[in-house]
Amino acid sequence: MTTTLFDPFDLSGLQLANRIVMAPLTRNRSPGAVPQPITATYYAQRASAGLIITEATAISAQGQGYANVPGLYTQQALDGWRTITDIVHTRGGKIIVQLWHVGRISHNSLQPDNQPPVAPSAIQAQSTTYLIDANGQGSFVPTSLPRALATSELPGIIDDYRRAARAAIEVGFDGVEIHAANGYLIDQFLRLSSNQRSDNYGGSIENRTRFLLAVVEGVTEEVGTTCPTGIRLSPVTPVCDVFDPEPQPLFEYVVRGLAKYALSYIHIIEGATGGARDHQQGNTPFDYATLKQVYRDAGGKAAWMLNNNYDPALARQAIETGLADLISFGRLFISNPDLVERLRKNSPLTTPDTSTFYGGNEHGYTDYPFLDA
Ligand code: 8OZ
Repeated sequence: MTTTLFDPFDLSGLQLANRIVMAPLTRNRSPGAVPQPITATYYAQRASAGLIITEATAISAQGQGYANVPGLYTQQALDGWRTITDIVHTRGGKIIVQLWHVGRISHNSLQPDNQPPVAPSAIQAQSTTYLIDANGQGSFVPTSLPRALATSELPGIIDDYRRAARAAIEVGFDGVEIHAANGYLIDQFLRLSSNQRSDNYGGSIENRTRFLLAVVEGVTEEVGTTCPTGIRLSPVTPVCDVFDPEPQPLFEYVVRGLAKYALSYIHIIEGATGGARDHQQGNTPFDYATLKQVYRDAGGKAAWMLNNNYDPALARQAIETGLADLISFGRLFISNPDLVERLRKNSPLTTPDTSTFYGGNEHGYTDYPFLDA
């Protein structure tokens, strides 16, 4: 029997109704880092996904990099999330929170005491972040020049990940995903363009991977034996101005390291996030099949989740051929709350309106149509 997108999946004991995952999607509708009632409606509408991975959620005030993204570091924010995990569970869904520290992709005005953001090295990203002014007007602005983290500060950041993971489970999340993709703090440590440190966390591939593995160790120790912990990687994405000339050996080293930990899934963004699936960094195309094989050969047991611009046909193929255990859809879940039903029935899909992705209100958030409205 061929496995299909609609078959259930056992994610380390968490029973998913199907293999269709809602990818993490930043929506900038959580003023003061507190998720609001409309966000509960938004996730509840999408609870038929086999698994929801929330939008990236800051583990600490220092980990904040955009206006109105949610956090896990205040009681108000945690209370907001409790409402959301409850309603998703009531609808029969499963929901995991994505743990986020932006590193240098931030702005002084978003940081505690208007300090510079922190990063592996004091190298400014050629990138932008999103601010909202006193009148509620949003705009993209250049990210600030970061300061380099002292080696002695790193254990404190690992503690922030641990605390956020524990708090997340306490408010009812079914698990956590470590955001190690898209040029944020962990990815900044991995890549040569953003990491020019001379301590044990910079230089060789082994050293650049050390911070990632320390986060994985901390989070899996904290919650990994009771709840699924996943990790998201983007081996060749250029977003947020990260680059590495040799991504293949770097990410093969990463997954060999990951094989030692109690992870439930590895979530891979193929190509440029939200863009070309065949995007390349360095001289050769990235070999994703080999990456998976290296992980399996190292003893890694986690489920394999693939992402980026999957259409229904490509997703079906990836599941049916065993290339992936799970497929995550981003933009299609923004505009199709009942994506699972639409895929099952081969129904037309609504095209998302990019102008309402970041910030705003219900429009473009909770007002996309259902098939049987
Ligand atoms: C879009 C806008 C802001 C943040 C990511 C968390 O790329 C993000 C993000 C995406 O992972």
